[in-house]
Parts: sequence; C-alpha cells; structure tokens
Amino acid sequence: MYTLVTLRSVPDFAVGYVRDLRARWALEEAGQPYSVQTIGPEDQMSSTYRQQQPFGQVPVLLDGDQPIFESGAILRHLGDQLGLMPTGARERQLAEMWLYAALNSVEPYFGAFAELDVFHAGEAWVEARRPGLEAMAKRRLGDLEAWLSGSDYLAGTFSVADIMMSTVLRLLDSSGLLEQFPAVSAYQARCMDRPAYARAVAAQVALYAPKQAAA
Ligand SMILES: N[C@@H](CCC(=O)N[C@@H](CS)C(=O)NCC(=O)O)C(=O)O
Repeated sequence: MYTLVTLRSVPDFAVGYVRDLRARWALEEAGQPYSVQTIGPEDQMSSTYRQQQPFGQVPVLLDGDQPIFESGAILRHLGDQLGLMPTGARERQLAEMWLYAALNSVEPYFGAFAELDVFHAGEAWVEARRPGLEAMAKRRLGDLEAWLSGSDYLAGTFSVADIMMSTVLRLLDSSGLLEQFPAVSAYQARCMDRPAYARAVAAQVALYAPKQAAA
C-alpha cells in the first residue's frame, strides 16, 4: 500500500503545482490506489519527519513503511513497480537519464525564471536578472525542441521521465515561452492530455479546495 505525504495547506498559487503531483500522476497511470497523509509546519520541523525527508519538504512516498523522498527517486521507484519505465535496455537508460536531466539540467533554470514573478515581484533587482534567466530557459527549451522533434516521448514510450519533464515544463505555464517551441508545446499537450494527469491534478486540487472555499 502506498501513502503519499504532502502539505496540509499551501498558498493558492501552488494549488495544482505541489510536487506530490508527480507521484499522484504515476499512481493514477497504473490505477494504483493510495492514501494521503498531510503534514504541517510542526511536522516539517520534527526530527521524526526529517528522518523521512531531511529537508522537511514534500513529497514523501511511503511504500509500506519504507519512506522515499525526492520526487525523482519516487518516480524512479514507481516507474519500476508500476510499469512506467520502458522495457528495452537502451530506452530504460534514456528514461533514467531524462529523469535526472529534467531535475538537474532543466528544473533549476525554469524554476529560477518562474520565481522572479512568483516570489520576487516588484523587487529592484528582478528586471536586471530577467533577460539572463529568460535566455537560459529558452536555451533549454531549444535543446528540448531538438530532442522532441519527431518523437512523441523522451525515451520512446511514455515513462516516468515524461511525468517529470512535463511537470517541470509547467513551471513556465504563465511565461508565454512554451508557445515559441512547437515540438515542446505539442509534447506538453500530449502528456497533459492523459486522463491520469487530469485525475492527479483533480486529486491535489480537491485536497486544498476546502481551504479555498472557506477563504
Ligand atoms: N527536490 C525536491 C523538491 C521538493 C519541494 O520543493 N517541495 C516543496 C513543495 S512543491 C516543499 O516541500 N515546500 C515546503 C518547504 O520547502 O518547506 C523534490 O523534487 O522532491
């Protein structure tokens, strides 16, 4: 039995974007039931939780009583368990490389660009930093465009690497940048058209909906 540990409460802008979405999506792809355990700031600070997630963050996946932290490690684990890794040796290796690449070579740049407006709007340094971060984000999008041209997915068939990359691409949702890269945009749409993606987003939104309704 899987239990997904996530935050009890998040700011409105984060609803639908909390990284537990990656695990939810994988679980939904396989039709795998899971339960959700929510935590608050006091849990995040506790030594008990830090044994499960050393940085006090979410998500954590409990596979039985075995905790797994880092969304990439969770997807890698679920990829094998739920049949969301390609079957061929080279394709499996490609999926693994793209999983790391999404987290290490792409997410930091998209995240830094998105944070300008989410966390630093109006701060004096933002407009000076924007062109450099935008250029770097576009460089990575261009690289992805080249890889994806003529391919439906990163490693042949749909895999956890695509769950990771398409959720990383969502960091640029409101940037207007994706539209400039047709193969990336089509890839993003292809991934997000999957019914499991919609179910995963709906499940996360439903968790936070009572708070939103009360506001
Ligand atoms: N590299 C981590 C990042 C996790 C992360 O940033 N989690 C956010 C939610 S999306 C979080 O826990 N924020 C609360 C905090 O950092 O205290 C992963 O991919 O699992």
